[in-house]
Amino acid sequence: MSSTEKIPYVVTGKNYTAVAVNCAAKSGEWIKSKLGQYKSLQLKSSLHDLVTEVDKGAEQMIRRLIMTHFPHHAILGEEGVEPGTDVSRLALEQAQSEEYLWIVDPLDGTTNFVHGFPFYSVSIALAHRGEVIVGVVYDPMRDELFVAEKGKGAYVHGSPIQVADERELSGSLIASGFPTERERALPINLAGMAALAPQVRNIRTAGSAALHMAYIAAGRLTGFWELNLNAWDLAAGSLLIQEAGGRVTDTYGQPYHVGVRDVVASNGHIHDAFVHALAEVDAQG
Ligand code: 2AM
Ligand code: CA
Repeated sequence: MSSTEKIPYVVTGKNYTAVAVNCAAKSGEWIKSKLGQYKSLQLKSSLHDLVTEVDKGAEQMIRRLIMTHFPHHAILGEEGVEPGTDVSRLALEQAQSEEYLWIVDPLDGTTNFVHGFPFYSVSIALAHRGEVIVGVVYDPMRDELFVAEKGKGAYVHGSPIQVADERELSGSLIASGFPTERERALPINLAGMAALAPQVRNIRTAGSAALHMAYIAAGRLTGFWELNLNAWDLAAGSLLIQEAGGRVTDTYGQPYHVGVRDVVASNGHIHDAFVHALAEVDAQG
């Protein structure tokens, strides 16, 4: 090659993942240092939908880091979107056509963070033409970093993870979350709880959708469902679960895509029975 020819700069998936990991680790550490010390608590769409300056600061930190490495990429972050289902839907629709779109929840589990309940996470995904290709979920409290790359598996600190082996609902540990939207979504979710509780080993509602998803990938939970979530709650976790051998769909059993808001995720084995149990009581949203 002559010296006048330009050597092409090849950005590999590994670079994307390294940036996602770096962003999640750095912002997660900072969030942890602020536990119990946030100054401003604001309500978003309702009394149950919270945001602090820590959510906003963490998103700013992540945005700056991503823009440093990939200034031409688009970013959809929870704190960059006005609260409310319709606005979130629209923001995603507009962003989805981007070639590279980072989907970021700087603090998933803000209610826990505010109350000092140590279960929250940073969730960062990269979608290429709408398909999630990198997913990272970081739990700063346990210093657990869950990483997945499309086609390359799912890992926590370098060790491969896989979904749990339960074959029946009766032996399954299931997670869910009580929706912040109380008029429509909450009663539907409660119907699902009432139907599933007697059928499964137990139900957990620990307050971070992204971490619930990561726990399915790691085999610690068998399944999870929740209504009216946003792309940033689910995108990274969906890849973790798929790469760990599990399955993610909407509540009707249709395959996951970044627009899914009503989600069912599982180890795969119990998936059809799980969807069926929700359908039986009309709890699909
Ligand atoms: P957050 O902490 O980032 O807001 C708990 O059931 C889950 O619901 C959390 O992942 C939480 O994410 C999410 N959540 C909270 N408020 C929400 C809202 N208004 N719409 C959708 N998801 C929400
Ligand atoms: Ca959040």
